[in-house]
Amino acid sequence: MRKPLIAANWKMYKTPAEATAFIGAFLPLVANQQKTEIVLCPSMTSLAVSLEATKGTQVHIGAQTMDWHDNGAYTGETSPVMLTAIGVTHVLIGHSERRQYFNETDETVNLKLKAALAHQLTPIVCVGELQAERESGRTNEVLQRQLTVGLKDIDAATATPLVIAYEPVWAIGTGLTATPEIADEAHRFIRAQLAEILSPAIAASTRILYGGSVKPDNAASLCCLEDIDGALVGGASLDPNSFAQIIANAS
Ligand code: G2H
Repeated sequence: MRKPLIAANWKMYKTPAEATAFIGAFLPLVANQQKTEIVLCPSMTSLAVSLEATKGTQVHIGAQTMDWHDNGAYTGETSPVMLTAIGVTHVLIGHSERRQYFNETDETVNLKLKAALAHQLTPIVCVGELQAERESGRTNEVLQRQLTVGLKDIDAATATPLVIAYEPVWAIGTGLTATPEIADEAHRFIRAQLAEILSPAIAASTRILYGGSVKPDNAASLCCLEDIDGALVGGASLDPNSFAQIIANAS
């Protein structure tokens, strides 16, 4: 059984005060929600207050990125050691905005994934094709490359916390959403790749989330499909009522 996971990616929004206010409003809305694993991914400056505000609840806190070194002269970076030291449990890896604006590659995704697993952080590895890649029929080829390189040399014995997020880049923040059929096809392909790269057992137990303009009114149709195990939500996760409604509709 795969427990559904719904994660909020707040991107570069919310000050610590705004994060605290969100959590104050959000927690009562999901107080009875036990079926779904809920993760909030604030910016680095709001991690500490978010951990404090969610202490003792079922809501987990994740980082939006991290470096793969434990420490060192890497100005501006945050390490897995630092994240786990304050209680962060999840981390997004290779989000398309990181790939597009910060030169992240399948190779750095692989380094970050290994570091996350070594430090018992639950990695949410993002993959997905560009619009031009879909239009030229290369979607599966792109997903296969991102997974083969991104998951290279991962020890299957340590890979069980792995979560994949399929985020077609053309659907991110655009208001365009993959149809359930498009998403379902990609998720089945990703699961088949995981079976080849890791093992059939790990493929069967790995959660694969959908991301890209998920909203309260499309959450149910996307999240009820057999190979879709939850969602990674950007814009619609910034409002507590909207994010709670997505969780309710997807459950
Ligand atoms: C994709 C998604 C969250 P949005 O980036 O990861 O954002 O829901 O705004 O498309």
